[in-house]
Amino acid sequence: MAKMRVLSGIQPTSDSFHLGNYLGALKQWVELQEDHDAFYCIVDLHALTIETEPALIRKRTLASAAQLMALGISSKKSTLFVQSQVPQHNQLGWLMECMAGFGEASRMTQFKDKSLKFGTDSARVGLFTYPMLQAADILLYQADCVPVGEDQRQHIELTRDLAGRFNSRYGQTFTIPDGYILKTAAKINDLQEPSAKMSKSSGSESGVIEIMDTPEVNAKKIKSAITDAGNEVRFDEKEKPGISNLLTIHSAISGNSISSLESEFGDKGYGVFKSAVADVVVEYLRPIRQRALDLLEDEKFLVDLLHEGAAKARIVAAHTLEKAYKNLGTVA
Ligand code: ATP
Ligand code: LTN
Repeated sequence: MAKMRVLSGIQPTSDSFHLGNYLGALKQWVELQEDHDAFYCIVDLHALTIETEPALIRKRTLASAAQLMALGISSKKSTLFVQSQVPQHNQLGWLMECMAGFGEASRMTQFKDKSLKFGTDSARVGLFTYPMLQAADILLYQADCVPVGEDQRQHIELTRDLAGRFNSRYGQTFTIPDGYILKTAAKINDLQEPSAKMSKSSGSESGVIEIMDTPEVNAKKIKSAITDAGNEVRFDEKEKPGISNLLTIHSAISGNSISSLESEFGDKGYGVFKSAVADVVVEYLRPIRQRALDLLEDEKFLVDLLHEGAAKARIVAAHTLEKAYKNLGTVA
């Protein structure tokens, strides 16, 4: 039987991915490539929705590829590619913009949050049309499954709606994808601001655990994480958002259940618990960071690998786009 298809994307908006990206999404990317036909995309066109410099976008795209490989994405098991090298994304993106209503696009919370942050007047039009490009990313590959963090749930719903609408108006064209969103760890919060998600482009300086930070810096950030009143280590997102976030992080990395961590650390105090979280995270990330640094030494290898990925992606993408145009009735 043919393998199920998985597709996901990540923006090259920073020199380093963070622990939220890893636990919320990338860890699942690595697991799913074992028994799925996997397409993973560095979505550089999405990253242009905020201010970018040419040198940075290049550097961060290569850094993203190196980190994905260091985390375990294998070019033998997955097709890893850069979005701007597959022009069909923009082409299908336009068709999706023509399927979406202005009202439904206006309800996307990521647009609302980010445009508020940058000021509605200076927010780019691309930030508004971003979810339709994301829908195209997914639908081009006829993906069955899209591993993402909780913040992307609404975009996946929109993708499903647009695909369904297109299929019912123009005939069966796209697979309707399912989101693959974990129950736990789908939202890792900022260590200094535990009510906000850990984020590459808008996180606090010391609240984001970066994969490429040194072990010393990351240990210090975890040990200085904001904690809550009291001293009992207990999972309670309302009363103890800081400690709950740290419990989620420890559990996702160590594999120990939250309740076993509560029994182990419950009455030991916050300091002891934070040191234990720091140890688990730092030792886990240490070899990953080193592998990424080693891979970044050979830029040509990374560029060639991404070209190979894009060549494979273009074949699938061109096939779907052709089918979409044909069903729409354009003259071939
Ligand atoms: P930006 O700040 O530039 O918007 P980001 O840090 O939110 O970036 P993305 O590139 O938008 O990261 O997302 C990559 C993947 O990581 C997505 O699947 C997203 O849902 C997931 N993700 C991002 N932040 C978190 C988080 N704090 N917790 C869990 N998953 C997350
Ligand atoms: N919007 C996503 C990134 C993204 C994506 C995708 C995720 C762009 N295209 C396709 C899954 C599938 C984000 O901001 N995290």
